[in-house]
Amino acid sequence: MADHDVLIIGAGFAGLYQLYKMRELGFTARVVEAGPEVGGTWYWNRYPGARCDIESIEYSYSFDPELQREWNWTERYAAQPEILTYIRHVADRYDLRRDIDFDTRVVAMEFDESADEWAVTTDDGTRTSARFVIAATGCLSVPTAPHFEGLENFAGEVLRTWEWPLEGADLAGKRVAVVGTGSSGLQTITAIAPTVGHLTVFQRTPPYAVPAQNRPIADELAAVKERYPEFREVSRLTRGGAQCGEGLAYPPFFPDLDTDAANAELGRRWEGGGLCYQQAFYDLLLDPEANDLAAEYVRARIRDKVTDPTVAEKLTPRSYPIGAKRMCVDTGYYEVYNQDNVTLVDLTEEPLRRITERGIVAGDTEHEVDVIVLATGFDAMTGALDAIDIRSGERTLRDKWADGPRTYLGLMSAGFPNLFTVTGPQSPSVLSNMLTSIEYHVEWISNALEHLRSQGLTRMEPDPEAEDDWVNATNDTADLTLFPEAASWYMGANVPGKRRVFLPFVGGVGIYKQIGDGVAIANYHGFECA
Ligand code: NA7
Repeated sequence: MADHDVLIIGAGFAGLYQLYKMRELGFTARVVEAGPEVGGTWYWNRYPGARCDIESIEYSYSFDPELQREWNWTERYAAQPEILTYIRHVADRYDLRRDIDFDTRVVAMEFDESADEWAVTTDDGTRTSARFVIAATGCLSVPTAPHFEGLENFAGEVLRTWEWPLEGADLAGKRVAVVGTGSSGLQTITAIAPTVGHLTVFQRTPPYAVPAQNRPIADELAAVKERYPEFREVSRLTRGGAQCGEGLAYPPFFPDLDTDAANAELGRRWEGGGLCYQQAFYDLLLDPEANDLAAEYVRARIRDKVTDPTVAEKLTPRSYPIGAKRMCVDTGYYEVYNQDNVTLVDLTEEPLRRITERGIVAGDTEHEVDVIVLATGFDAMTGALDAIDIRSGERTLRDKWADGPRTYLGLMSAGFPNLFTVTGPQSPSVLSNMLTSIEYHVEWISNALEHLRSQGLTRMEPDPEAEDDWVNATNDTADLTLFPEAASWYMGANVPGKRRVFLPFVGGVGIYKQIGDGVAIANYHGFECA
């Protein structure tokens, strides 16, 4: 008899809801969390300016009508402290902490064929067993932490956005370098620019950033609360798991618009703010011409905002389609480069050679700084699972996924029974509002476990053929899009040696839900249950 019915790895948004559901259904469940606190991503990524790029009205749990009625978000895009406060509130409200082991990391797990259960080892050497393991390990939870020659010799302070000091960092008046211009770098840069002495930004690839148009949302939230359950239903059927203010309406098809109408639509989206810019045209990530126009619109805005044309050009993305790498949502990012105390170093012209005691050498120039901030990104979607030695029979999951992840519905992998992943690779995951996708997966998995229990079954895994079909379908649909044209973390391209495969399911949240619901209704079609 296993120690627990279910062991959940991670106490972020996914793990907490999974624990709640398990209790509700009467399963015994334990959560193992590497950090000292709940929150996952939102616990670790506490750098200055950290903020969600999905609207708070949508980036929140929907499972409890009272919770969503009572909680009041203050801003359209919530800042990290507010999100962490919310997650802590949820943990307390449902008394979840008593089933969580904090400061504990799962390092290995092995499936016991004779008992249909997992033996799980944690970093304190403890072994525990569970019939099912649910990996709620997050999609951006393992930093890539690239090697910079000489970093260990740097005499100043090195800060990392993904593990910012709990007590904060006093950067006022200091000479600060930021390496990396994805969302983390861009938010950090914008937040610290007003107070640092000098800021030097080391940029390898410029992002496309659209304005957040962040604002207080009391009235908007009150209006949505009048019809929150229906509102959530609609979000679950959309492509991205969020509505962009337009419900289920399709964006216009690019060929149906003349140039003026297309530009007007881009302008409307730009003024609206946020990632919904990508929804300007239904085919923005399918049709290169549509994409070019949307990209050119952003390029023109960069030229408008940045006074020095040479700097503006360096900040202008040209090497990949807009949206094919995760776009950034900004609040005054480009304007930072109009400050006298800000220097932009384009690493494509002046490669980062090494770090010295005094600073960073790029090209032939040594940039002397007091603090280096690394904002260099994550081993996305597979990193956290790769970090655990997951074994079943003769195989490890790491080996099985060496040429790219192989899953059925992004939920399970053949040969690794009773192991579920929440928002795993080959599900909509990072292409969607994570909260919509997390809730769907948690509920799907919970229903599956209930189904097994009601049938007196103890084991579930994908049929290898169903898995092959799903892998092919996810790869083929991704290949129809412009996504593979960018060297992005969606493709695993930011991790040396990682196989370049498009990781999420590109078909959208609504379609994915129809497939997932259909599979469950058809008696878990494509899964072998025993
Ligand atoms: P990202 O988006 O992966 O950004 C990482 C940035 O760091 C990006 O600009 C990288 O350039 C740069 N980078 C990575 N390695 C290096 C090296 N070795 N030298 C110089 N520059 C480097 O991670 P974030 O943490 O900003 O955001 C992750 C997600 O969190 C984000 O998309 C939101 O969903 C929230 P590159 O583009 O690879 O040339």
